[in-house]
Amino acid sequence: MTDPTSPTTPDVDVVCVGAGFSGLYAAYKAAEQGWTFAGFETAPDVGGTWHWNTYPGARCDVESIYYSYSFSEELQQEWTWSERFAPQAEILSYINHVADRFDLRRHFRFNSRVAAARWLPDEHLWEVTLDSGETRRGRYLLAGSGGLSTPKNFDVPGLENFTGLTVSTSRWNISLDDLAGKRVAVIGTGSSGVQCIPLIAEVAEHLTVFQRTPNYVLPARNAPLSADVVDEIKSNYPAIREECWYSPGGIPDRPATDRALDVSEEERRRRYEQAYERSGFLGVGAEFSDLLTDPKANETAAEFVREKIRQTVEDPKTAALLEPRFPLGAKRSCFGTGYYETFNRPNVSLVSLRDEPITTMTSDSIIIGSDSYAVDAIVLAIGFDAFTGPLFALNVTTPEAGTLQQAWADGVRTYLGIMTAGFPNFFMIAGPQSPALASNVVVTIEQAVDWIADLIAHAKAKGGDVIEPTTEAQEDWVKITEATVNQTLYATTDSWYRGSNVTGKPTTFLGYVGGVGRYRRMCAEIGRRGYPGVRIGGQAVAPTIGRIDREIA
Ligand code: NA7
Repeated sequence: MTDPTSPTTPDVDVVCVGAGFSGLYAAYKAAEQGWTFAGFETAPDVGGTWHWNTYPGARCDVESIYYSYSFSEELQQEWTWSERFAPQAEILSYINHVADRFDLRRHFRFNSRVAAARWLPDEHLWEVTLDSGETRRGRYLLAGSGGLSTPKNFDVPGLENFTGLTVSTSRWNISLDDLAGKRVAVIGTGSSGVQCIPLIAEVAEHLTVFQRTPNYVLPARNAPLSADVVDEIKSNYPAIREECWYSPGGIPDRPATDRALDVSEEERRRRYEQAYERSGFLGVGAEFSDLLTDPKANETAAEFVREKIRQTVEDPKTAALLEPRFPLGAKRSCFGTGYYETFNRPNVSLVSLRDEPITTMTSDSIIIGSDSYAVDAIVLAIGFDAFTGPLFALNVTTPEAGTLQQAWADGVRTYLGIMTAGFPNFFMIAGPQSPALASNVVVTIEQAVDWIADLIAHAKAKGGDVIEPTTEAQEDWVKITEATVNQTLYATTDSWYRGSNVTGKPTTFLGYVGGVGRYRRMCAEIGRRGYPGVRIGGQAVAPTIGRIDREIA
């Protein structure tokens, strides 16, 4: 594709950051299109988040048959998932299998971090600088760096004083046996904490869980997939995938149509019980259409889960501390196995940080006010600097817009969560303001990569090698994402969804919550109309996307 005689010839067509689900599919797609591709990955191998998050109990909260690629029928037929929610090691084996099966590893350089990327406006190229100092130039820069890949800073006071074992769930580098017989503290009770706490409790002499905000933990109901179920899935994959693509959350979740407050209390309870048995993303929080929009409706579901907590946890004081007080689903619910039951063990205690945070630490203790908790090991399960963390780490710069940090100083601004004005030829796979955050991210990854490839092919056919959204179209998308989230209870609750878990981060909602199906139809329509709102070789097609959004509603 490249012209070797031109002074603006790139080393490769596509430079991509990351060899997780995004980067691997981007490499596959580029090869399919006949584009040269250079991928760079900090880790020594493929896997992305599944390479790093190896803590005990790590699993995806989306069922494995959906949290997998759909682009190859052969792949889906030859791979067999063992469980409803396969463990991290199995997900990583799957990613390795995909890399081998499609010979994708050759497109990547491992142990290579992209330290900076700068747009060269005269050459129409991106130049990336690796941590080794080496540079590579590509026409297009793809960020497949993931949404939950930059661990949050260790903002726990006094951690530097602690001389015992410290480990983070997102960079797990010990074995569970290393915690055996020890007094262990786990700080953080999001999905990572919820998954590892029951397993650490089984080996620790004593486990103290330090909880700032209790979350809703619904039973995962994980189980092996029987041969019959696997056969049925394999004979129905095309239909299953189609259902996922046009669903709200990227799983076969047909939206509920009736409202919680329109049925009797008895009927509600019956439905919640059924959903609680089913669990997963199709569980209690998805049972009625108004649970994420009407606080009163939500309270019926939230209280149902709180009641389950009170029924499970024997000590009433501990149960009360575990009861969440924000609307169910307003931040991502956790799916656990034996989580609440763990607090009935004699070797487990719960310390709430709700009223008083950790004051400091000494060499062997966590201090809260006048209380001291002696521990041998601290497990940090404190989460991620979601979406913007990994993107800012790339130090992406253009002469026109400066850094991405500067462009987004007051909050994220994107076109479809894929591009951002002032950064030509820069594409984010499942980026902020895409549906990635509140859905099955693999669906969004495949759709984004396909859409980006179609756009690049379209631009090439038109003879334009610079692609950039207009500010006007970008503002349309920001307004659409804001209007969509403001109709829901997501806007009411602090979490990584809104950037509020990281001190100093502007609070903007980091996703589009109108559903992956609607988003997909919108993106397809934009493509059909010649990419309105995108400047290709300096020319933009009107109208911008606000009108399309209204038309497809
Ligand atoms: P989360 O969901 O962000 O959870 C992090 C937890 O750590 C949460 O309970 C936080 O409390 C707590 N936290 C964070 N910082 C501190 C400090 N300084 N002191 C005490 N407690 C703290 O991250 P996860 O890794 O569990 O899960 C992330 C996503 O991965 C998850 O949603 C799934 O999509 C997969 P807070 O709620 O901020 O009060």
